[in-house]
Amino acid sequence: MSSRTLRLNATRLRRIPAVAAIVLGVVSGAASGAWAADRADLPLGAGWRFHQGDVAPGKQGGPEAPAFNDKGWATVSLPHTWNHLGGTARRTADYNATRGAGWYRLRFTPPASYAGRKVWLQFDGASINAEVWLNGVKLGAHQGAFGRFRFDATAALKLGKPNVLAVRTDNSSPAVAGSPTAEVIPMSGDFFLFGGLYRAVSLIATDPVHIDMMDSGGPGVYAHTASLDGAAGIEVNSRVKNDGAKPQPVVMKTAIVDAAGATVASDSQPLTVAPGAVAEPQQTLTVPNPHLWDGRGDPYLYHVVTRVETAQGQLLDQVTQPLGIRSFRFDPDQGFFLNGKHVALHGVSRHQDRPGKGWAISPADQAQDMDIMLDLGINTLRLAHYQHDQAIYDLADKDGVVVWAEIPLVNRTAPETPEGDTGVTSPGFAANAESQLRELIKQNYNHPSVVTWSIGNEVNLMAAAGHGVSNARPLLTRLNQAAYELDHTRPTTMADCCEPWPDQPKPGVDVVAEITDLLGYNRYQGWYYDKAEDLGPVLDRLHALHPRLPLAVSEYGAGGALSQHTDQVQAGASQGGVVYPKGHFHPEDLESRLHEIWWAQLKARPYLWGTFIWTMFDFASDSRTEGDMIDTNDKGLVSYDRTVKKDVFFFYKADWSDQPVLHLNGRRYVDRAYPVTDVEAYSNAATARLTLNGRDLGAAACPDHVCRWPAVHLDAGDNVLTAMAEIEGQSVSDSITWRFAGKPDEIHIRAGASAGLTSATGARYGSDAFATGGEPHDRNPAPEQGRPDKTIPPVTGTSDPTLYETYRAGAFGYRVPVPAGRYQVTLRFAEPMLAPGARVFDVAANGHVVLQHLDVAAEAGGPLAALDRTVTVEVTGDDGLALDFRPVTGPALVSAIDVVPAR
Ligand code: GCB
Repeated sequence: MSSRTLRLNATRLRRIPAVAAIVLGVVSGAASGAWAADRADLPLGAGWRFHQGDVAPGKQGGPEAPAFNDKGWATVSLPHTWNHLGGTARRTADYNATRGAGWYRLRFTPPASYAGRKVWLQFDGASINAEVWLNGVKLGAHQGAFGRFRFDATAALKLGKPNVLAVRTDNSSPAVAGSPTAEVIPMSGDFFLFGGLYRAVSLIATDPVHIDMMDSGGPGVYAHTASLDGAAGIEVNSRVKNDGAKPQPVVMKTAIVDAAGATVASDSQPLTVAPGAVAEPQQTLTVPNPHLWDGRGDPYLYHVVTRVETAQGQLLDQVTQPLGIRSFRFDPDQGFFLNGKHVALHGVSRHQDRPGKGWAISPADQAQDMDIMLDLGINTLRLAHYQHDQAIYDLADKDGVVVWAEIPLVNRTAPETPEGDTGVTSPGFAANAESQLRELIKQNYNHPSVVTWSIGNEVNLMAAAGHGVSNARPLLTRLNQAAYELDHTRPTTMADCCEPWPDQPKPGVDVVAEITDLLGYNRYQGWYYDKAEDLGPVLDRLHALHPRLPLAVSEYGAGGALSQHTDQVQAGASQGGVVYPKGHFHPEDLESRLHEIWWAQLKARPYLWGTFIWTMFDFASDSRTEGDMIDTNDKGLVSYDRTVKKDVFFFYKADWSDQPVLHLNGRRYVDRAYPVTDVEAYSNAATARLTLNGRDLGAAACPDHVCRWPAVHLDAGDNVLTAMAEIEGQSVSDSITWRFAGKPDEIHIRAGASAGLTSATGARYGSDAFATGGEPHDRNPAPEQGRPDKTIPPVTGTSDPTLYETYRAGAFGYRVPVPAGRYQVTLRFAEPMLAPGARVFDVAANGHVVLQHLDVAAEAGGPLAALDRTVTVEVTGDDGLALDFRPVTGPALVSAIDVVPAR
C-alpha cells in the first residue's frame, strides 16, 4: 500500500489498525548546501553595520535609503543578535533584553558575471519580523523568526557596482499594544526571542529557469519513499519555474546516488515550462535492494540529484538533497517501529541559544551540541519549540537521530488581549501559523530524521492557568489538515499540558487530544505538581483515556543548579526538604533523584513511542529568577555554556550509551554538612568499588545504573573518594574530593528544609536528612519564591528565626548516625499556626519517651515562638540515635535537631 493511498483513505493513522498504520518516508536534507556549480552562492556575512532601535529619517531619508549615513553604527558580522541574557547569577554589564527594532545595512558588490541570471536574497532566519530594501527598493517582508525566506533581488540589484542592502528586524513582544508581532506566533513562552539577523544571509544566482526558489524557502525538490518491499519506489516531486520570457523546453534528470557516489536509479522527463509558469514534474525511481536509513545504528544516506537541462544537454539548474530510505510506524500499545523493528525512542528537547551568542550560533556550535547529545546516547530529539537551523537537521540525518519538528504555536492559539485569552483566533494569526507550518514542512521535508510534525505546544496553558478560554480546536484542526496536505508521509503530533480529566472538566479549557495522529504529554509530576511517583499512573490513565492514540512524554524535567545541593540525595521529593520549582533553590541532587524516579516509570511503559527530557541545555528565559541564576531555565542536563554536564547527564548516559560510564555524584557539593552520608555513582557496571582516602569501602551493586554506598563516615578534612569498576573488559575509575570541616560526633539537622544554614552561634546545619515519614513544610516560602519576606511575622524568642521557619510534620522519625556515647539532644520547635491544645505529641529517643504530651504553643506562650527542649540520651551500639515523633492530637512537628556529645 502506498502511503499516498493511506493518507487519502484514512485521514487519521491512529484510527487504522496498528498493522496498517505504516508510514513510509524519505529524505533529502533541505537545500542547506551542495548547490550545483551553476548556482552561485555568495555569503553576506561580514561587514554589516548595525543599529539597535529605530532611527529618525535624516535629509537622505531613513536607513533604507542608500545615501543614509550609517558611519556611527557598529560594525558586526552575521550571525548576530543584540540581545544578551541568561546563564549568570546576576545581570551582567552586557545584559540586553530589549525587544524592538534592529537595523542592519550592508554595502556589497555582486559580480558582473551574474548578468542575465536571476539573483535571490536568502535569509536563513531573521527575528521576528524582517523588512528588506535593496538600493532603496523594498523587496518584501517576512513574519516569523524561524523559517528561511527569499526575495527576488534581480530587478533592484546593480551588478559589478556597490549596492546597499538594508534590513529592519523587529522582535517586539506581541503583548505590547499595537505590536507588529501581534499576530506572529509564538505569542508567549518561557524562551527568550532573540532579535536580529541571527542566521546566515546569502545572495544566490540562478538561471532564469530554476528549481523554484520561491517555494516557502524550500528546496523545490521533494522526495519520499512511496513503496518499500524488496525495492524502494522513490517519488520525486519537483517545481521548475521559468522566469524567462520564452517557453523553455527542458529535461528533468533525476538520479539517486549512493554513499559511494554510484548512481543507483535515474529518470529523465522532458517538459516545456511556459514563461512565468511553474511546472511540477513527478518522477518515480526504483532503488533495488535499498540500504535503509536505520537510525543511530546505520544512518545510511543516498542523495537525490535533480538537474534541469535544456534539450541540448546544457545544465540550467541543479539541486542535491540527501535521501534516507526507511519506513516507520507508531503503535498505540507498542510504540515506535523503524524499518519494522521496535525502537524505544529516548531523547531530549533542545533550544538553540547559548550565552553571549543567543540564537546567533555557529555551525561549530551546532555540531558541538549534537556531539554532546550523541555522547549522552539519545536516539531521538525534539527540536523545541520552533524550526531550528538546517545544520541540526542535517546532523540528525547523518547521525541517525529521529526528530520531532515543530512550529512555535505555544501557550495559546489567539492573540493576547488585555482581558486575557478570548480564544478568538484572528485571520492574521491563523495565516501566520499556517505559513510557519508550511515553511517548516517544505524546508525540512527531505530530512529522513524527521518523523513527525508538531503543530503546537501547551496551547491551552493560559486558559488552564485561569487567563480566559483556550478554544484551540478550530485552529489545530486547520493546521493538522494543512500538514496532511503538505506532507502525507508523516503523522502529526503536538505537546499537550493541560487536558482536563473527564470527571473534572475545566471550563474554558478544551481537550486537544485526538486532533493529531500522535500526542505528547508534557509532565512535571514531582516538580510543578503531584509527586514524582505519580507520573506512571497518570500516563496509564491517559493511555486508557485515548487507547488508539500513540503517546509520548514530550517533556519531563526539573531545575538543577550547579552550586546548590541538598543532603538527602536518595530521598524522594517529599522526603528531603521543601523545594519550590519557581524558587531560588534548585538542588542539583534533587534533579538527579527526580530523574531516577521518572525514568524507572517511563522505561517500564513500552506503549510510549518516545520520551523527551526537558531539556538538554539550560536556556535563556527572561521570565525566570530561579535556582542560582537569573533569566535562565535550569532544567538542562548540561549547563547553558555547555561546559558542565550535571550529574544526571551520567545517569542517562549509563543507560543509553554503549560507552563505559562511572561517575561519582555530588562532585560540586564539596563542603559537606554531615560526617556521615551516602555516596552514589551512576554507572553501567554491574558493581563498583569505592575507596575513601585510600581505604577500601567495598563493592556496591549498581541496579538501574545507580551504585550506592550507604552511610559512609567521612574523615576530618579532605576526603578523596575513588570509584572503580570493570565494564566490558575496561577498567574505569572516577575520583572526587569532599571536605568535612565539622566535628565527627556532632549532627545538626534543619528539618523540613532543602538547604542547610549556619546559625547565629556558628553551628552548621545540614538540610533535612535521616528522616522517615512525615512531610516537609516551609512557613515562609516568600523569599524562595522571589518575593520579599515582609508579610510573614518572624518566630520570636530566638536569634535564629530562619531555623524555625521550616519543619517536618506528621508521624515521623529520624535515625541520626552518631557513634555510641552520651549526647545532648536539643529539639527546636515553633508552632506555626495552631492554638494551644490543637497539637500535642510525644518524642521518644531510642524507644524511651523523653518528651511527653508536648504542646509547643502552650509551652511557648502561643504560635510563632521558639521552644527548645534539650534531653540527654545514651547511644549504645552502632545504630545511632532513633528519634520518634508520635502524634497525640494533630500532627507532630520539629524544626531543628542538634545532637552533640554531653560534656
Ligand atoms: C513547559 C513548556 C516549556 C517550558 C517548560 C518549563 O511545559 O512547554 O516551554 O520551558 O514547561 O520548564 O516550565
